[in-house]
Amino acid sequence: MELTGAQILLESLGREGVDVLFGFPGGAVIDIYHQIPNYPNLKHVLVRHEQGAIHMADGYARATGKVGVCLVTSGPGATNTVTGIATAYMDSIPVVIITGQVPTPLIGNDAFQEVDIVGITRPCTKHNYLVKDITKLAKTIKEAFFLAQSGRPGPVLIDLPKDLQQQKCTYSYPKKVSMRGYNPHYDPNVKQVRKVAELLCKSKHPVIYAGGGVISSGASKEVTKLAQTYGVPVTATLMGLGCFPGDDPMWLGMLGMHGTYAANHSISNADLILAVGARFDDRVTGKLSEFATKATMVHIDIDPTSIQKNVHVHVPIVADCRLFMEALNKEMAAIVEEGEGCPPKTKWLEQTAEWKAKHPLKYKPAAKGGMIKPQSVVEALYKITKGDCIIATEVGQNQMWAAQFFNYKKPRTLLTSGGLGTMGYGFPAAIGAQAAFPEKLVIDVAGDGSIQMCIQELATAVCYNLPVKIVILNNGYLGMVRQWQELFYEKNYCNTCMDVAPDFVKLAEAYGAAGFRVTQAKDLEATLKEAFATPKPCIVDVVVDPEENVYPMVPAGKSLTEMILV
Ligand SMILES: Cc1ncc(C[n+]2csc(CCOP(=O)(O)OP(=O)(O)O)c2C)c(N)n1
Repeated sequence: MELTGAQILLESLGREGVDVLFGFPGGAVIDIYHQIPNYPNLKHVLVRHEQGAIHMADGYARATGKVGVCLVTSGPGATNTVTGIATAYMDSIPVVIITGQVPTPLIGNDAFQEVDIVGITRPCTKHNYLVKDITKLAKTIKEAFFLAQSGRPGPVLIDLPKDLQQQKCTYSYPKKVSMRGYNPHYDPNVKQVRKVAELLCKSKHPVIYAGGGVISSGASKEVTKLAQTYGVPVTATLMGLGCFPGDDPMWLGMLGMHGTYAANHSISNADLILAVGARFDDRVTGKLSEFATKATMVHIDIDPTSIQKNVHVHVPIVADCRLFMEALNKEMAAIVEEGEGCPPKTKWLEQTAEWKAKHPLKYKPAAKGGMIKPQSVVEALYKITKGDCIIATEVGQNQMWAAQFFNYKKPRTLLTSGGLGTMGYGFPAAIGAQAAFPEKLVIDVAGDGSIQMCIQELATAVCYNLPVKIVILNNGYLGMVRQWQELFYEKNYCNTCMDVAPDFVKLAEAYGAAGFRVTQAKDLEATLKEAFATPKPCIVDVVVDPEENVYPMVPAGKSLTEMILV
């Protein structure tokens, strides 16, 4: 069958099971757009800004576990996706980005809307391609999807010149991929499994430190089983939230800069840490030289380059987290069967429970008639939804409160930019998730600063009837930066006051969405319920206490136990 490059692309997306494409047209992809109506199984979501397209593809990928795909034109269309590509790269999210490129004879000539997107994105993609030969296009697409979702997942970019979209060649889609030099190692080594099982049995103060890799590898069930069967407390990174039920007695809460007292003290006193699919980010470790100094460190990760990068690891394990945890559970059962057993860590569990009880997450409640506390908004969201929804967040205090005061019980229910901390991520990511799950309640917890970064996607949400609910914790500040200025920069609130902002209710209405405002605590729950019952996209503008801070907090450069509590 002879097809044009544009047809080959769309046909191949179908073979990869892609059902939705987030994109924005332009001259360098017009041939692809010309063909889109011929592929009715492929739904195209027209965004308002290319940054929206990449974040939507990313949100779709995080919520579903499938590859998210976006399509943009050359030059500015391509560069507008870079922030989103870096966001996906930092959080190991499988996305495929298709960019149009100027015709091959013009490449390198400063042609209209030419940009070296392959060069620009080299440091923030898992791999990228400039396709120069039409006969290689199908194979390139196959490879791109394979790379995006195998091993440590990540973004892969395909730059497709306009003339190749028009050229024809015989189409056949490869069944398999083999790439020399790329062979992710999945299978656990039996001896290492045995060793970790023995270490766990011998340890007195073990902790599981779970990262986003637990979610992306699908290891949540196995991690949960291990923790519940042998009584091992679990803490998680921001990226790991949802991999372990937030209402389980073994749950310690998130660790790190805004982690719980119990999590940070447990890590600091652990004699064994099972780090699963986590990367020892500086927001997690605090002062590196004082991080978990008493522990034997076991690190399980699919990516060998993330092991020994930040901390010294005693037992480095390169394997798929799910397969390893599955093998570990089996080995533990065998040890118990052999009669050696795994003595319960009773004293340790008493200790961690005491830490939890002594310093739970808390905040100073609002004075009577006082302003709404932002934390109480997140608590209300949990109370109303009972956790049955997808939460996306923007970045800043809103993100940390959404992490702290909502109990995530299932993987893929929190979509947040962990590694890059991208303001403007949450709303388009929520749209991506809503496109995948039209029936689910999808809520973007936002700041009044962040929401203004991709607010134009309200038009997209309205256009496709994707009823995302944006809950703005409106403190009138770039709150997280203001908090740092308050605590560490003599309250010099330089350029963090956002007192000139749109009327978010009118703005929502202007886009054809619904708008609500809450200023009194007594109206909060009823308004949220009303918004959630509205079949349209909504903004709920909640006017909150402007100078509320996120606590606990480990100041930069301090150890995890040097926390500022409320
Ligand atoms: C694109 C981008 N620019 C700047 C920052 C730096 N930054 C981190 S948090 C923050 C404040 C966010 O303010 P807002 O969205 O109002 O949320 P709040 O902290 O008040 O909840 C800023 C400016 C960032 N993370 N991302």
